[in-house]
Amino acid sequence: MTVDIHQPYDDNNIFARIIRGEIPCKKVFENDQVLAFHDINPQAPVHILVIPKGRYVSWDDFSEKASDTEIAALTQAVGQISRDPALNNGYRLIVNCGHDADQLVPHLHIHILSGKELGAKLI
Ligand code: D5M
Repeated sequence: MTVDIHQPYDDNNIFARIIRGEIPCKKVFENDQVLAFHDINPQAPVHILVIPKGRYVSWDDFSEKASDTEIAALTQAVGQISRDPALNNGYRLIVNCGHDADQLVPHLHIHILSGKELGAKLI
């Protein structure tokens, strides 16, 4: 089911459970504010999801309610992860927000895609 950008935060969504350590993930980065892990259904040789640890349904929710510290932490984490030499040839960032963007998991996540020529198509 797709996400309604106005829905309340669901503490049992899959990424909330990953943050709490109830479900495993292939972690690539973690600090106090941010967690990043490999997508379970990769659309490119490198497909990483970067999420804030705070309770934000979507980009809409995050951009309205997150603190400057949280926004900076998420931005800096994406920057740090994407400076890995494996992404030297470039990468694509995608944020699906709400129903029309086919957002499926109701916890904000930034997709980092890389490792091949991605062409003009979006995932
Ligand atoms: O993308 C949601 C993404 O979340 C999709 O690419 C699969 C990924 N996903 C779903 N469950 C997991 C687990 N358990 N680990 C890693 N990745 C997962 P969206 O932008 O919401 O369409």
